[in-house]
Amino acid sequence: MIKLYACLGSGNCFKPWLVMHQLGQPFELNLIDVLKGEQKSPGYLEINPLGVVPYLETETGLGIGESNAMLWYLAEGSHLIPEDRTERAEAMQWMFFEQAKLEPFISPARFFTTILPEQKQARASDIAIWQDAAESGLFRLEAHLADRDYMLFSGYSIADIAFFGYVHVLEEAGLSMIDYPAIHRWVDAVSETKGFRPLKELGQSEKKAA
Ligand SMILES: N[C@@H](CCC(=O)N[C@@H](CS)C(=O)NCC(=O)O)C(=O)O
Repeated sequence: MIKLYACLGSGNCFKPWLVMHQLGQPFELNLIDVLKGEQKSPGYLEINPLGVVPYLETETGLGIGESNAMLWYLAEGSHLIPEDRTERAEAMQWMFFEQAKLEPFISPARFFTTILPEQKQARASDIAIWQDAAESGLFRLEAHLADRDYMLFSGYSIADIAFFGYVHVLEEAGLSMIDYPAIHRWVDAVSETKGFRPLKELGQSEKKAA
């Protein structure tokens, strides 16, 4: 059985969790509490020496780090990976962009604004820098989505899931969705795709099933 190590509320952890739900892939979820530092515990470091989540263990025991690499592994052979060579390269291009230009800024701004709001004041100048940097990436994404429904012309794919992880919670990073009408429309479209489950359900349905 595939095992996903993840923490609650994380856009990066949400990505492999969502793709497995959308593809009907059974998996075991192991929750790691990063606020308690469980990702640096000796037991977890034996599983993933990098000490971060998400982390995926495949049926063969292969361990995969990096949420976007997990999407490529999990969606192999499905409709979520385009068949066309150019579109596969385009998907990869955008997924690198997501990790370089958006995730490193939306994620910490959101962390110190919404997840640990007691540190918001102390980190105010960092948050402003992260928000500015995120706005540049969002501006580019907005222009890209202005004339299409999804990241790729052929339809919904892992490139959408990669961006959705953090972009759909940009307001929790103190940014405004009103500034990005094409992104807003795309967020709604992704939320209506088959088998979609919201981030707030990560860990909830698994708890009920246990
Ligand atoms: N680029 C990585 C980011 C992994 C990452 O930084 N994960 C965060 C949670 S979203 C984490 O584990 N933070 C705790 C730490 O760095 O100790 C991915 O996409 O999987």
